[in-house]
Amino acid sequence: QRTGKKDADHPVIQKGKLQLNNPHIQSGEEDVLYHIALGNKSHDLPSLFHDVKFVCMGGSPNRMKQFAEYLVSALQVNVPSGMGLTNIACGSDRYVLYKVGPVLSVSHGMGVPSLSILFHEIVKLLHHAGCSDVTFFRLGTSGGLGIEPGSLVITEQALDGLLRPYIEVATLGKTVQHPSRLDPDLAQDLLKLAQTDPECQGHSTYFSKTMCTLDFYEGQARLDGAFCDYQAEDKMAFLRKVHSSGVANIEMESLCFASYCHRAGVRGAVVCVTLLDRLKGDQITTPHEVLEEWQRRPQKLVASYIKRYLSGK
Ligand code: R2B
Ligand code: URA
Repeated sequence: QRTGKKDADHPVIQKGKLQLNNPHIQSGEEDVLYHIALGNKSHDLPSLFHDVKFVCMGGSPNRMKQFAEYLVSALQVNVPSGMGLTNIACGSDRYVLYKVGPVLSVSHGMGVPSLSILFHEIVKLLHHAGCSDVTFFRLGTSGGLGIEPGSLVITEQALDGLLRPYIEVATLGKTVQHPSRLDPDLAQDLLKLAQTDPECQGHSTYFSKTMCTLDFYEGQARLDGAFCDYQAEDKMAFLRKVHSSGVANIEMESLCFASYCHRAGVRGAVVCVTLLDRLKGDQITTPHEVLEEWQRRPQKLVASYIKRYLSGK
């Protein structure tokens, strides 16, 4: 059942139990979620996951473990004593997956292909588990454009490296375009929270477009890769053009995340911290401890949102 506004920018959000938009997956048949080492026959997915309401994704396994630990105290969830948090996907070394109450904290690796695989398997997991009304977040890092490093950017729209608002996937020998649409209401709620929540003060938060590239070096107009066939002026002209199109940050997964949230009919938001200002340089030279603190900023905002949602505020 799909309901909701149908204008060009609003995603259509599924109500009730998450249905798959794939007639080939039949509920009685075995479905192996290979990269997270789970399956609908090998595991009792409904009893393990039926209560999940939030999926939080981020690139690094360590950061998503830290986020899970942070959620234990932020949401005051009881973890059986002596057990600690368990990586539920430990049967595979591709991704990590933690469950803290109604929240999944899961790593997606770097780049669109890695996030794409994980996203398919998480949506199937939620479907097999009988979950309903699940909201997805990507908590990431990025390069900023013309904003103070350490700022947060909530993505208004994800664009590709040619500034197009859709992802192109080569499917059966043809290019298929999937539009990237994030939930504008969810983004506005996050923005309001960032401006008012005491946990989220001390840095700026922007609501802007995000450019998603297929590469960290040439894809993001860097001069410091192993190869480079353009000049510093070409780089700056391109970055200024991107900036003047309303883009505040550059990263490598938002486009796939946004278009797959839309295809799955789930609410989604992307919150990234910026690690440097790309109009001023290419290399990330900020000390490790400072970067660690900055990377906790998206986590604090999303944890605050979840906490408020669960307390009914
Ligand atoms: C941000 O950081 C990673 C590259 O360093 C990539 O996963 C991204 O989107
Ligand atoms: N991640 C990116 O993709 N780009 C940056 O510049 C920093 C983090």
